[in-house]
Amino acid sequence: PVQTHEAPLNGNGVLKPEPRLNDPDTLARQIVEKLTYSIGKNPASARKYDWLRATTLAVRDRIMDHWFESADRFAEEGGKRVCYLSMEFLIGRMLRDAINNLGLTEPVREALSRYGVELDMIELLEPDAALGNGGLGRLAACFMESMASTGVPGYGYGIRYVHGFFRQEIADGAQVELPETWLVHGNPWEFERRNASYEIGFGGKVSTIQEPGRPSRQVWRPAERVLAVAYDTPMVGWRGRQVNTLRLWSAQALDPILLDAFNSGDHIGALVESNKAEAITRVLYPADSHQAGQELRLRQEYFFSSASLQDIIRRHLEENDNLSNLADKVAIQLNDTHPAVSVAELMRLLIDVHGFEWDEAWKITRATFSYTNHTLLPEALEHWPIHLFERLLPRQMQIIYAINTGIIREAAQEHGYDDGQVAAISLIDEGNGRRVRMGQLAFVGSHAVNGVSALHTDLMKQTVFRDLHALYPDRIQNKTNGVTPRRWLMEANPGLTGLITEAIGPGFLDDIEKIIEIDHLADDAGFRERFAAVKRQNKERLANIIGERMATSVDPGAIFDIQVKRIHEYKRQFLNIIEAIALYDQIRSHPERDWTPRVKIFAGKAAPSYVQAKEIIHLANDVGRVINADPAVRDLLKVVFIPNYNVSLAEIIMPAADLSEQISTAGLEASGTGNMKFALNGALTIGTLDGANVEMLEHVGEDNIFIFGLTASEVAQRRREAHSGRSIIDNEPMLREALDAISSGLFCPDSPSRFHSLVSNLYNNDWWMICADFRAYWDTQRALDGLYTQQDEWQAKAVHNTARMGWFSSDRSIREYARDIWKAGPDREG
Ligand code: 4GP
Repeated sequence: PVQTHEAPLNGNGVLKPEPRLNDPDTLARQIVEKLTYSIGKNPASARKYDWLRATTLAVRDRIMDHWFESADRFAEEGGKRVCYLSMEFLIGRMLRDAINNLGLTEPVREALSRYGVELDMIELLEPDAALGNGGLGRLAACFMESMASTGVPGYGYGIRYVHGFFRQEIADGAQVELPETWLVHGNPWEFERRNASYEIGFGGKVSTIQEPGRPSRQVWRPAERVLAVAYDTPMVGWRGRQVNTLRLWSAQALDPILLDAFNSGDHIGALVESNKAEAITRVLYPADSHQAGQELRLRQEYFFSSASLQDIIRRHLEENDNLSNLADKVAIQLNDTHPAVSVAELMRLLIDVHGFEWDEAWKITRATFSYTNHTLLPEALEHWPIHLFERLLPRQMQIIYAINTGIIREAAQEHGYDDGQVAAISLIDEGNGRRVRMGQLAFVGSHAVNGVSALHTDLMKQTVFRDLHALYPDRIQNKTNGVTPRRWLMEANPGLTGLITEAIGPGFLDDIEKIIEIDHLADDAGFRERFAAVKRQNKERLANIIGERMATSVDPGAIFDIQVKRIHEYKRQFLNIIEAIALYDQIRSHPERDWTPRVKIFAGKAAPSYVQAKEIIHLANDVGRVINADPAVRDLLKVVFIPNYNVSLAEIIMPAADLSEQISTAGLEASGTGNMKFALNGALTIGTLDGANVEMLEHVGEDNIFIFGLTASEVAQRRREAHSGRSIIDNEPMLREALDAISSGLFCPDSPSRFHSLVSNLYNNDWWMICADFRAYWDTQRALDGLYTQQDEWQAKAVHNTARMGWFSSDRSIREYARDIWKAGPDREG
């Protein structure tokens, strides 16, 4: 007979499997079982990669028990779920994170050692899940981990790209992009769920159906349909207390092959449909804070939005009679505007499929959605040409027009908005060949809109969303970003974690804000010394990698001055390189001075179509080649660019920094999260008053962070005055000489004019305030040189940084979202 709900237990009465034990003996036995029966390899001949897979499968079994428990608990409690819709999840490797959070690191290490296999070695073979570009994608990954760690029933929804973020190589100093292939060996972390698949339509026509005695309704008949198939990956929370689900969609054709075409001899044409469908989830767009205006991108956005909403609705209807209480049971967070089309799609599903009236559908929609903005850069705010939108999503376009009409009426009639103000809030941009503004759509379709640092949130109110903010003054709120301390402290820096545990006990592992308890140890010489010794070891590890990968030797005794992030003009890697050139010049002119040795380290990728960003990479490499080979600077200055920055490399870099470069033009970096990872690991920050640096200053105190340069309002002021760099350059010999050196072709004798346009931009308008901030930056760097020679003082500041960064945990961010926006999770009221 079929077993019912009450009958499942195992006492050897089958149905439920024996729970897995976590001791090294059992683990060792089960790893070999996986190796033999799941991988089909003999332990004697198994390669390292086979051991990785076997270990992953054995660990995965242990996750399953927690996963089912979490799912059962959510179903039983019937609480509100949080669905985090994001086009990007930059997760990185998963094994170390999973075993750390399950408390299995030592048992697994021990189990493997019985076969002579080193855990640390096989972990390195796991490919990075690089389903994101940078900031907002990595934030989504930290948030998934923190939701599981803080007990929020969170579901991530995104895209299962076959090719993640491109692999970067440097050839003759220039970036080369190569395809990334994380799935070639299969992915042991994911489960295909064919039962959760949905049809997604594109194109076609909308017709009005008028039945006698009933209001007319719209019916969309798409011309094209593809299938979205779910793949689930477990997201393990700290101490395995909760395991959440990341559900990624893969596109497939409804018919894998057009058999008629094939049989009539058109063997290629027979596959056209399936290629077209699969193309939707083939590649991640390598665009960060930057518009990737392609039809395929809009298809991707709609594809994963619609699949996620259909899934959310299906689940809701399994547990509820109808959708009118959707917003009580589900909160949907839109991570940037990429899933903003969801606003129109949910309206369509509610009205066209589930028979709701407009007003009620709109109420449900607004109550369900909230939206996070991650950048104020105008070129990054998505807007789609109307003709494209209309062709691809005709029904959603109608709905957007209707939403717009309502908003404009409200603005004009109730608030007396004039034509200019109406144009500013309209969902349709009439100025640029008519476009749909996705930021406006996300804003009006949400009950809460947030920025990612206090400054960014204020600027949102004053700039991009000024008029919408005036119309809906309670909607914008701040949620300062955070990073997960499990990955970014415990796993990345076991040495420091061990030292802190020795000093204050393990309480900070469960509540990272307790890390403040080491603050007074900044005055303890013995502690400072051990703190410095950990840093030194981490620097040696990085120095080895630089030696191996780039055949450049760097001295771990030098200041490791590090800038790693996407390459962007506003992030001002260029300023950092110019300072390196000026320093090079000074060292050569004044060899007798007491220079503090410094290694400037860069890493990061440029969007393939972003010409200036690629030139900056080229310049960093060219400058490094010349400086590193010049015997005149001895070991006083090195410049290295490490290729292919990714999460795994970041895990090695963050703990190895003395100095963290957060030097964006003020007002442009929404928050930053690298700044937090560095400081948590004891780096001092040199930075502008931008993004979350402002709040870091408040937390670590002004003696422990090095702020320089123009403020956001000063930048805005200079831009209004049409500031140019020329007069500054004329009055600043060090800057002029550095720029002259670049222009002379000193660093690129093979192609002396290579960087002319980069330099002439500084003379002409200095849009990013590189000239304007150069002197302040230089002076601050020299002050840091001096400080580094006072190791006691430096290390005390480093300890204060680590101690005072607890607030920047993504656990804190998630608790704030849960409390203020989602009204979900363990601390919800009622
Ligand atoms: C990034 C922002 O540039 C960064 O300041 C912020 O920390 C991060 O989002 C997370 O909020 N933006 C993007 C993007 O990644 O594509 O706009």
